Amino acid sequence: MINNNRLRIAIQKSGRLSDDSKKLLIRCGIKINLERQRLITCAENMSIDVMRVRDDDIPGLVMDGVVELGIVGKNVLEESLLSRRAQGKDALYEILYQLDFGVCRLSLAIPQDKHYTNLQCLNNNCIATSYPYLLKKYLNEKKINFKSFLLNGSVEVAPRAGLADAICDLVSTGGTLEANGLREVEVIYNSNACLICRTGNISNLKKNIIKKLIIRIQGIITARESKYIMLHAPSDKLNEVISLLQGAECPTILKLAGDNSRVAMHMVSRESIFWETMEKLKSLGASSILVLPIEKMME
Ligand code: PRT
Ligand code: ZN
Repeated sequence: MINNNRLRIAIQKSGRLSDDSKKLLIRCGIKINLERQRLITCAENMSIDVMRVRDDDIPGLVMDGVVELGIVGKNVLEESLLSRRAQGKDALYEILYQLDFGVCRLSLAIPQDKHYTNLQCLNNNCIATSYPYLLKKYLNEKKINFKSFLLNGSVEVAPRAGLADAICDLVSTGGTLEANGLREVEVIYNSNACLICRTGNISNLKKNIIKKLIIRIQGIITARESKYIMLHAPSDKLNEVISLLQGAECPTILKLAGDNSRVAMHMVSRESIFWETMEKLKSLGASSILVLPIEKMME
C-alpha cells in the first residue's frame, strides 16, 4: 500500500542503469535494502520509497504522477515524451540533474560495405530501431524519406537478416556495431542518465526532501570529479606549480620542518589529474605528489 506522504523514486530494476542508480541513492544517505525482489522498498531513515521497474516505464510513472522522481536515460525520456505528444498526452516533468553515468549515443549505422557520403544516402531506406520517434524527428528535420522497422531488441542483426538497410541504435564503445559488420555514420542523440521530477502539486514536505537530495547528489558528483592533491614543491616554483593545476582552488601552503627551500601544498582540483601533469610537476622539482579521491563535498 503506497503511503502518499512518502517521496517516491523510480529506478531501473535490472539493467545498465540499476547499479549506478542504487549506488547514487545509497551515497545520498538513503538506507534501503534492495536485496529483496520487491517492487517498492521503503527507506529506513528517510521518508522515501524506491520503486524498481523497467526503464521504459519510468517517464510515464513520473509524468502520470505515480512517483515524484525517476532516474532514466535521456534517450528513453525523450522517446517517451515524443510518443506521448503524438498521442495527445501531457508530458509534465523537469530534469533536475544530469547524471554522470549511462553515457551513450543514439546513432545511425549501416553495413560496412554500403556506400555512404551523407544522409541523402539513406533516402528511402528501411531503418530498424527501438526509437522510432527520435529517428523520425531527426530524419524529418533533415528531409530524408525513410521507413522505420520497429525492433525492441537485437536491432544490430536487422541488416544481416535482410530486415532493414540500416539501423538506429544506442552505441557506447562501438563494439556491438563492429561485431555485426556495421559502421556508425551519424549521431542523432547524445544521452546520459538524468534525475527527473514531475511538475505540478508536490507537498512542501516532499519538496524539502527533493531539495536535500539534489544538494547531496551535487556533492557526490562534484566530489567524484574532484581530487585532493598534496605535494612538496620548491618555494620559488609555486606559481609554475599552480599554473599546471588549472582546476585547483587556492592552495594551502605549509612549512616543511627543517627545509626552508620547499613547502607542502594542499589543494582541491576540479579536474582529473593525468599522469602527464604529474610528470610535469615532477620536472618542476615537486615531490611526494599524492592525488586522493574525495568522498563527499558541500559548498
Ligand atoms: O529491462 P529494461 O527495459 O529496464 O532495460 P533495457 O534492456 O531496455 O535497457 P538497458 O539496461 O540495456 O539500458 C538502459 C539504459 O542504459 C539505456 O536506455 C541507455 O540510456 C543506457 N545505455 C548506456 C545503454 C548503453 N549505454 C548501451 N550500450 N543502453 C544500451 N546499450 C546497448 C545498445 O543497445 C547495443 O546493443 O549496448 C549495445 C552497444 O554497446 P557497445 O558498447 O557495444 O557500443
Ligand atoms: Zn527498456
